[in-house]
Amino acid sequence: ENYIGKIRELVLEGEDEEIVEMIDEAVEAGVSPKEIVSDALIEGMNQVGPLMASGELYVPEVLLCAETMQLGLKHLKPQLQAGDVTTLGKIVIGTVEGDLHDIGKDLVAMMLESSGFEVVNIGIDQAAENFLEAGKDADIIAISALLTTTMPAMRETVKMLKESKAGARVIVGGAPVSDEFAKEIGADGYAEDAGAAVVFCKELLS
Ligand code: B1M
Repeated sequence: ENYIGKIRELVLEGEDEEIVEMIDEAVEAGVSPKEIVSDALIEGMNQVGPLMASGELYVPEVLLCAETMQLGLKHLKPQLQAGDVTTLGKIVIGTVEGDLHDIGKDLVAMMLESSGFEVVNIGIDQAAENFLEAGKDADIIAISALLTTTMPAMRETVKMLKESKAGARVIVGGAPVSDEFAKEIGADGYAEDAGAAVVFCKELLS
């Protein structure tokens, strides 16, 4: 039976109630946990990003896909061996100082994690120093802002990160943020939504 295809389908459909059982069946039938993670769980989420970008999947559906994928990953973790899952890179993500919105940022974090990045989510209302401290050994620092009133803090944070000469690339996002604004404040890029963030981070590190 094609267990890999079935599990991938469950991720795409956000069927969180069936995923654990299907994974157990697959393992029992001899499919390796490593293969399930890379070819079914991560590959499933890889297909979610573009579907979100093209408007075929909406936020609540994407959240379910990510939850389903993470449930599967958590279930398989004890069975994975060191080196089974290689990370695509380390990303530190947070919401800028003065801004308490975290739903979109958490969605971006979940999508990145589900796609194979190591993600450190430092939370909301984070001062520039906190991004710098947490991002010391990161490949990418991702900053979210949902308010026009916190865009100046985003500008300051990017400026500080760039002046500090930290090695990480800096990307920004959130409803009031645009590609143009990202360029203006000296960020390395902008992602419109969680799916685009995954695609863009992969590009940046390739
Ligand atoms: Co607030 N709020 N809010 N709010 N809130 C907005 C943002 C607002 C547009 C509503 C409105 O007036 N129409 C408005 C901002 C206006 C503006 O500045 N232009 C606003 C306001 C004014 C406020 C307060 C000032 C209200 C008040 O107290 N008077 C206040 C500010 C508090 C503060 O932050 N200091 C406030 C408070 C709140 C709540 C606490 C009640 C709550 C937040 C709860 C939480 O996050 N835990 C809240 C909410 C829920 C919203 C709305 C309704 C929804 C935001 C959301 O979660 N969207 C919002 C109106 C709206 O957007 N319809 C609104 C869903 C989410 C999945 O989308 O966050 O855009 P989004 O994330 C997307 C993309 O933007 C992108 O990817 C995500 C997924 O695809 N993205 C990134 C986001 N971060 C990224 C980072 C990246 C890349 C992509 O990294 C590079």
